[in-house]
Amino acid sequence: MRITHVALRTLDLPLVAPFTTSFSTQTHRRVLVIELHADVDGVEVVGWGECGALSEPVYSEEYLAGVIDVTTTYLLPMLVDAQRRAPLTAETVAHHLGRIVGHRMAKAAVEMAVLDAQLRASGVSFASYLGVTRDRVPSGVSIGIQDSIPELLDVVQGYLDDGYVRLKLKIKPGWDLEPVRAVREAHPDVPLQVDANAAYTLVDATHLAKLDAYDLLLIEQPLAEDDLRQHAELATHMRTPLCLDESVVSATAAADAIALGAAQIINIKPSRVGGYLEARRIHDIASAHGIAVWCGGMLETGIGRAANAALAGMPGFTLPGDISASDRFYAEDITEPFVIEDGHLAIPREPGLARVPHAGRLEAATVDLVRLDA
Ligand code: NPG
Repeated sequence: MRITHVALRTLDLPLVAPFTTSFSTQTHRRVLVIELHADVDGVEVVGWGECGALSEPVYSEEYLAGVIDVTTTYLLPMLVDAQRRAPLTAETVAHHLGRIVGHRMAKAAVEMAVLDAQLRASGVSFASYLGVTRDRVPSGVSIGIQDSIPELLDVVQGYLDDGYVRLKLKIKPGWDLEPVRAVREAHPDVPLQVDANAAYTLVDATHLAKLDAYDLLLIEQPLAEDDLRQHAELATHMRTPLCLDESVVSATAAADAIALGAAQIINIKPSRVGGYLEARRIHDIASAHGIAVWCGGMLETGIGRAANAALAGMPGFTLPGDISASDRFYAEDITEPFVIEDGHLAIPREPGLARVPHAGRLEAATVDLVRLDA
């Protein structure tokens, strides 16, 4: 394929309720969507990409304005240069962008748009491309930090009524043992896990080990992104399985974490690791080591949610992911919404990896637009 022009759209989408983690409270999702126009054998195809970066560098070092800058200044010009020598394929994007250090979320969004265009042009769904045979994936929900335990229990009940099959509670120092105990007492059998988003240090090991009493599926990323050795040490102090999110930024990081004993489970977020192709490599490495994986989320619109649902259909994804229905976050998604049915989301089978946004809703949500010609 040959890229002809690209629109980088910043969307502003109100969330149905504020989402509080140890690092921020989000009331809106500002998200970059890439609309990539390409020529494939004389036919114009549009590919869609969505970027996981938040507007501030609080989850990882990437942030929206930085993503737009690196994408327009470096990533897209590098692909345009590469396609002068040979037609572009999704599988070569990471190679062409390899000279740029880091910026994985930006690279992931670009690769996603190219892969979407490529799959659409060949009439292949992302699920078929990955060899996925399942037709649906179990749906878990991530529950933000609430103002009080009664409010938390109300929110939990609402999600259980919706049919979610697994709960993830966000925790931080001062909001950990009490909320977990309250939810476990109210729902003795519900599959339950916690996510600290790097809010603790190894000094908290004895405190965190008290979570062992609540029969959790896992504790996710208790310590800082760079603390691989400390995570391995913490794992020896707790029975609750240790899962990494922020620390696993690549297949190499996944291999290191497994070798060190720092991860018994891995949360795979395609945006965090530089794209869906690297996400598949991490799945393969983890499976070869008997390490379970599950698919994380970055409050995706229907564009990214579609791709995540297909990825999560791969056989190593043996735990329910943060793949909720669209209405978990958005009163109106920019695509046809994903709905939860019997605790599951259907894996899309249409060509492409993204679900195509509705033109009117996309336009209405766009607050900034940068156009680039190849
Ligand atoms: O379902 O998309 C979703 C959200 C899942 O909790 C979720 N994401 O750290 O995993 C995380 C977390 C997150 C929240 C990430 C807010 C970034 C911002």
